[in-house]
Amino acid sequence: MTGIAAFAGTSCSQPSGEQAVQKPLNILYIMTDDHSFQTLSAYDGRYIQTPNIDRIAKDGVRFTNSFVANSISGPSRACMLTGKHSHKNGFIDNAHTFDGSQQTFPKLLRQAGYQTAMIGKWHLTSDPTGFDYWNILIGQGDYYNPTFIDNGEKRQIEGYATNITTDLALDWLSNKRDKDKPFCLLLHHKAPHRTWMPDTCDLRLYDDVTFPLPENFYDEYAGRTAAAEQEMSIIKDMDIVYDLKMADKENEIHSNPNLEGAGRYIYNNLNPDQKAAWDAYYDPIIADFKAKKRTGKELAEWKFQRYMHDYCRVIHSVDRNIGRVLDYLEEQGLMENTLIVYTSDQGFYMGEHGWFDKRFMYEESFRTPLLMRLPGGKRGDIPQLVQNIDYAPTFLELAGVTVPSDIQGESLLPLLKGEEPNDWRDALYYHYYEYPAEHAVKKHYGVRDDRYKLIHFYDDIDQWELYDLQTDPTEMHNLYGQPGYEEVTQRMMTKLKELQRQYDDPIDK
Ligand code: SGN
Ligand code: CA
Repeated sequence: MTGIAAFAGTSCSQPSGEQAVQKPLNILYIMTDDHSFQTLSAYDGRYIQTPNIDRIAKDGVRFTNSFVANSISGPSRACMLTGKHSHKNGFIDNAHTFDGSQQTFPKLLRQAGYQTAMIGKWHLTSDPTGFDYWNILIGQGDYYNPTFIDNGEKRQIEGYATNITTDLALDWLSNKRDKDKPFCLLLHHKAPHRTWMPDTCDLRLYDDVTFPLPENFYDEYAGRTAAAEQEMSIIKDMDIVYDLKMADKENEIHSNPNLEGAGRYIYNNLNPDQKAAWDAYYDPIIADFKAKKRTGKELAEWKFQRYMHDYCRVIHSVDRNIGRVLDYLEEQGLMENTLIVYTSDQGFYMGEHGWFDKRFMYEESFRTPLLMRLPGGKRGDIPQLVQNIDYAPTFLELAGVTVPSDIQGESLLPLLKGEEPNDWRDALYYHYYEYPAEHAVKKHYGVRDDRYKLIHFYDDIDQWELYDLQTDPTEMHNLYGQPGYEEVTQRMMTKLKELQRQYDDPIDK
């Protein structure tokens, strides 16, 4: 089993001596789609509890400054697989097709003797490469009765996506892999992506909860043109029928013509049992919606509550299913030789700035949850600035594979072992490209250090924004061009240019 080294851990339960050194470490990489750190109780307990996901942090680490390189699904996944920024891996926006012939960490792990598998949301258009087994959703995938592509063959599976994805993962772990080899399993849930459809058994969860409205829910975007021009507002853009499930049987409720049909189609796709559960829950809510004829703030806050309830219910199902996987690892004695990772493809707005969705370099979507449990590794918080381009080199180093020099991320292994490198990066680079497109978020790039953030919105706009995250953590006050900020602006501008050169982003040329 050449090429595979193990991290000889230091915990009491870790086997010692030769046995520990020879034991290869498995990698279980769990990624959800659009899971905000605000709704993961290891980070933020204001809204809901996620006791199972928290189990990973409890015996492991919580990265408190974890970010993505480009806050949108396909690009984020491509950064993660390649360890490179979007302009290097070529998948700059969701309209692209991933070039699967390029170097990825699953390919390198496989060459080194790992069994590799990819299960769930893939979203890179081309077929997965570098996996012994893959079973993926088509595109975004459906919450109910989804069709999977099982190593090239389409197969519809009855049930709820989060449960099915977990079943497929447990089936691969128990029955399909070569147990003589270490494994690397990418378990990627489509949940909690729009339209946040809960499992029927979770429909009534949190019914008695009123979620607090973020302080900047009614943001008017003074000094922030790109923020003012987006189309991801709960008030303006969240659709009553599509997003909030008001597909009435009388066909009296009408919403955005581009979305209403899709909302009705989603409902019609449920099987009779699913429909019965859905109707029992939604019919009275639809009747109440019709009767009350809410407008203005009352309607805005009703929409916010419905959104939060559905989203949190979907997370509850993710949490329960991750519990199933952790229980399996425990039962099989795999906790002691498996690195467990939990993350999302990016963060998400839970009404901050009045929004849902992501894309912006503002904190809620630039950040992403990141929990890891390395047997014998550090426990507690890791505060260093880390990014999703760092995962590939981490897994490679862990497997004893030489990290190729064209990988742009940094291995997190020293941090996971509790080391405090004194030359860790002091700033992060970000670049988002998907415009013009759904949600109308302008192209932008920027830099963030441990206190300041400088963003440049470009293309059909030319606007700079500067934030002091210490005094303005919710990024409401654009300081760019304000007297007194010349020096910090200059410093951040220099850092930005430096990173664009370091990462070889052609925008710099
Ligand atoms: C879909 C959603 C958008 C979302 C993108 C990207 N619309 O197009 O709201 O921003 O995905 O999300 S929907 O009508 O299809 O639900 S991503 O996480 O996959 O990048
Ligand atoms: Ca996503």
